Amino acid sequence: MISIRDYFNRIDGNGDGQIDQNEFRQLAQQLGLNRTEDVIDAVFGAIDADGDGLISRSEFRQWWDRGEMRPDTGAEDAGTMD
Ligand SMILES: [Ca+2]
Ligand SMILES: [Ca+2]
Repeated sequence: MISIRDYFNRIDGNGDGQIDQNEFRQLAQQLGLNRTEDVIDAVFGAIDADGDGLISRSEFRQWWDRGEMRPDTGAEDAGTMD
C-alpha cells in the first residue's frame, strides 16, 4: 500500500512538485483509461482548481478526497479512512 504522497510523487515524473498535462496523460495511459484526450483534459481541468495548468499537491489531495474516478492502483488509504 502506498500513500497519497507516494502516489503523487510517482505521477510527478520530473519531481518538480506539480503534475503537468504530459505527466497526467502518462498516468491515464498507465491506468489503461480508455479515454479520449478531450476527456483526459477535462478531468485534468477539474482537478486543476486554480486553472494554472498544473496540479499541485493540495489540488491533487482535494480531488483524491472527493473520491471521483479514483484509480484502482491499490493505493486505497489516503490517511482519512477510519
Ligand atoms: Ca511534474
Ligand atoms: Ca493548479
